[in-house]
Amino acid sequence: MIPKLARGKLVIATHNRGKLKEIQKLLEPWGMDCLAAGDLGLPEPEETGTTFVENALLKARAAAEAAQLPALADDSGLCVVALNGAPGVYTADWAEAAPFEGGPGRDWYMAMGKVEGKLAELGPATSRDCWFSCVLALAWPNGDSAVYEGRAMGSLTWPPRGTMGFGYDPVFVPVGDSRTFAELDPAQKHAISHRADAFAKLVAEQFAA
Ligand code: ITT
Repeated sequence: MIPKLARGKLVIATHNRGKLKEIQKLLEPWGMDCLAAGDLGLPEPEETGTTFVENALLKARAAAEAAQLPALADDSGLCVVALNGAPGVYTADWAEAAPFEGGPGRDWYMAMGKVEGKLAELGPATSRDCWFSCVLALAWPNGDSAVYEGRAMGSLTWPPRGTMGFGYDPVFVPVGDSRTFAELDPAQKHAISHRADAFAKLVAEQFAA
């Protein structure tokens, strides 16, 4: 039996503000009472998995256990065909900047430049094809879980363009468009993103009548 979400409290097990905003927006029509992990003071578990599914489950289970509530986690990343799928599950790690006073930070411009630099090393004929992956994991305090996987296909552009979205959005041009995700307004990104694709699968299974 597939475990099902009851209407009520759901912990959004992410500490990434960009993701949190998108997930809250996607869940809005479904009447869930969303609580952010950061607002509940939940710790950020170490992402020791080697796949999006492992890391999404690890984050959802940690939050469900700590809060004793159902939890939803998102593990996602950018996969570049010519880099054999890198940075993939290590997408966030590629943005880890040198520690500064007050703790380590993330530098997305540097991370996008790192991907671009690796493609440049491979030469101008190198494919710029890539995709964003998103795995959404639901976990319940009793140990039940469910996962949903989504993708958005695209290509990388340089230099970065646009100010909306987050993370690698300024270099990602989705198939069928000439604008980057960061040049699309949120509703347009939500119609085609990897997160929306995963969400459609979650909604079909969790909220279908
Ligand atoms: P949590 O683990 O707390 O959810 P995180 O940022 O560490 O936050 P991930 O480990 O899943 O999340 O890292 C995925 C990275 O991939 C994320 O930090 C983004 O930069 C990037 N990413 C994922 N979805 C994206 C999107 O829709 N647009 C741009 N970048 C995205």
